[in-house]
Amino acid sequence: MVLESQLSALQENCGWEPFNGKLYLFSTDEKNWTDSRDACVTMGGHLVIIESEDERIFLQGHVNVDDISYWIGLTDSVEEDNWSWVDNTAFNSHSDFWYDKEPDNWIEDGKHPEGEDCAHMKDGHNGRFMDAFCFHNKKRICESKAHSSQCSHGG
Ligand SMILES: [Ca+2]
Ligand SMILES: [Ca+2]
Ligand SMILES: [Ca+2]
Repeated sequence: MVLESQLSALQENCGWEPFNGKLYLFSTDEKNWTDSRDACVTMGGHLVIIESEDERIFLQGHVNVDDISYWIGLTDSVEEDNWSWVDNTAFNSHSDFWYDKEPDNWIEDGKHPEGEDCAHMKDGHNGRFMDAFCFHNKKRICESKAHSSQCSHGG
């Protein structure tokens, strides 16, 4: 039956949303960037890696909620201003993915001289990226290939 198969597909996805052959999970809980990265891996995925304008626009549609902010899988913590994705691929295209004058590696008047090394998407910024302090707790977007293990890992 169509309905039964639709229901079972939904249950298999466990809240992961399909788009262009991948699955995406928008968390409700908040963690720092490192713990967010690890949480996505535990669930069989990774912090989202945004390779195309289509993918960015799909995510933008989920970020249009007041005060919502999601970590994405982009960091320059290894080398300042050398941004790379969690799969170690370089972020060398789509510089227009950044919002306005971001990334600005803000140091909060010297309080945090290490600067901002982790990227997030926040409402009210046209789905563009900003750098932020990695120790801040935010929601996260995980991405995964479609497979059936999403439910079995504490999702
Ligand atoms: Ca992706
Ligand atoms: Ca930085
Ligand atoms: Ca910033």
